[in-house]
Amino acid sequence: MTTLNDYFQSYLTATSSDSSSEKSAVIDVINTITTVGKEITELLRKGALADIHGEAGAENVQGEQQKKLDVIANDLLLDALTANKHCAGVASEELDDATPANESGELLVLFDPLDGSSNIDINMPTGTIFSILPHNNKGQAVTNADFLQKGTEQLAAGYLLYGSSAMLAFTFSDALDSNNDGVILFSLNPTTGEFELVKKNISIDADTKEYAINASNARHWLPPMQQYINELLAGTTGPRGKNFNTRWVAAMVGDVHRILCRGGIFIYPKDTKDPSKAGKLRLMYEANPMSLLIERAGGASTDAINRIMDYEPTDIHQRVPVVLGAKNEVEQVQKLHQQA
Ligand code: AFP
Repeated sequence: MTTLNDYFQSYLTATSSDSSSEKSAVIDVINTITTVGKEITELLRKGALADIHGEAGAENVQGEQQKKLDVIANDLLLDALTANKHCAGVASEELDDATPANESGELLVLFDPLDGSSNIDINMPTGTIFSILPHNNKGQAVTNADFLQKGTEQLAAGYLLYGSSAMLAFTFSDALDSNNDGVILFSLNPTTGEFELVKKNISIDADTKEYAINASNARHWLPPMQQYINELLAGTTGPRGKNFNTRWVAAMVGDVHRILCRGGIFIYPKDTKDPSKAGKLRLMYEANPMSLLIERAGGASTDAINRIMDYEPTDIHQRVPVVLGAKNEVEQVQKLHQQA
């Protein structure tokens, strides 16, 4: 049995290069996030008994004010990360602007504190997504502009999944992955409170028969996306010549986790419902970290045409369409969009 601490120890021992201080800083930040993840797991386990269900501001049966778990998760991560000496600043999906932390810190951390928050009240999976970037203006208080770096600049990214068990998946950038472990998966042992290694070098098959999309938006999709899904739905009677299955968790963490475990494609496409929005998902808190995981596992991640991690961000809360997972299916979506 290899615990997360064992894994990090052996990773650092194997590291003797000049990037070792950056590596230990990244590890320290991941440790801070996983410590908070254990607290969130505990709150979710208590569920309704911890007064985390319902709307923020509502009163519980004792007449006390409730805080929604996404607000609690945000506060816990913010407090823990701003106290981490390596963290120069934090950006959260829940907050309008970045929060400066330690000016001597060399890292920036972005997070979605509780992805899939509509699942909390119904006891379904949720998760925390994180992305770690270098702070290129070390010594200066961070601003939103410091976070506007391409996904390819990420030093590490990952998620905690709060499902029937709590799991942690993360990956280092290619440059920092000195052990060539790719995407690594740990599971929280509820008896010891330790994350234990489940699998390294997770790999996604290039082909799949499973897709995830919220089909209630079908009438708003662009014609090439409608064509792609119609071809999947036609199964053996259509041009694809095989039957496909649908799964939708309503928490991207859950869908991406399924893809890392057994393959598939996940799509939250551009639609015409609200022309002011490029998509629903956030580039910096959802799409970029998940893209790093998916690409490092051999999958592909695009906005239907272009690679997500090549986006030059213009706003920390920017939204993007997302098509990620099995390489051949992502390419098929690209082909239909390029032909249109
Ligand atoms: P919430 O955190 O607001 O529930 O949103 C979750 C999410 O951003 C992503 O995790 C899901 O894949 C997607 O939205 C679900 O969206 P729909 O509610 O439109 O199905």
